[in-house]
Amino acid sequence: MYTLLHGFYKYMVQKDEYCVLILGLDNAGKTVKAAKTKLTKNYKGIHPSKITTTVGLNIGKIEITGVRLTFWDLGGQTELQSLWDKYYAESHAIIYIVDSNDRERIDESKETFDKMIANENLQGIPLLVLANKQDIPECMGVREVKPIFNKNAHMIGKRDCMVMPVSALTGEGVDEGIHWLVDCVKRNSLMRPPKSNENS
Ligand code: G3D
Repeated sequence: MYTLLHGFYKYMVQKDEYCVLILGLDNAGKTVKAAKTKLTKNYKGIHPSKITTTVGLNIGKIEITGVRLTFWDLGGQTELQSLWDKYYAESHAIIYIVDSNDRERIDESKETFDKMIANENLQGIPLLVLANKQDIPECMGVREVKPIFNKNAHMIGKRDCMVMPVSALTGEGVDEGIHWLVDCVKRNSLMRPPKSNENS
């Protein structure tokens, strides 16, 4: 009987857990994005005004539509980019943040993106490209950013890939992005199964 009840309890409380890497060049807005995601979801995160640019790894969790998302916010500085691929095999989705207000570094951002998607451990993994800082009037709109990141469509292949406009600062677009991502990781769960965790 205990085994039966324990099994039932586990079935009721366990949640599928998906790991999401937040990547992009330094200064793109990864840290603000991660904090804003937590705030939007009533997660008691750090307020964006209290945090500094990513220099290592920030981890946050949110629960949404019956699943748990764990965010790994890796640093974007060149020396830290070499660590990204250590996390690819464990990840279920990538959020790639682009600074839409930095025309000078857009090519560098695209090259870094191309290098990332060429990694075999990311094959089939959903990619959400966020054109961040849309609150700045003179920034590149999604119509400008999208063709740049869709240029190498053959490298993206059949995986889900979406370019969306957001402002990590105001939170605009963040919810839509997260919901899109959750649908994708669930759809992709046969190929990359979630971790099952008891809800504690
Ligand atoms: P990183 O973690 O990718 O390195 P941060 O980048 O999240 O630290 O953000 C870098 C700078 O961009 C910060 O400014 C941050 O406030 C700003 N930023 C991030 N997202 C947005 C956004 O959506 N809109 C605007 N206007 N600014 C944003 P500071 O001045 O603190 O360096």
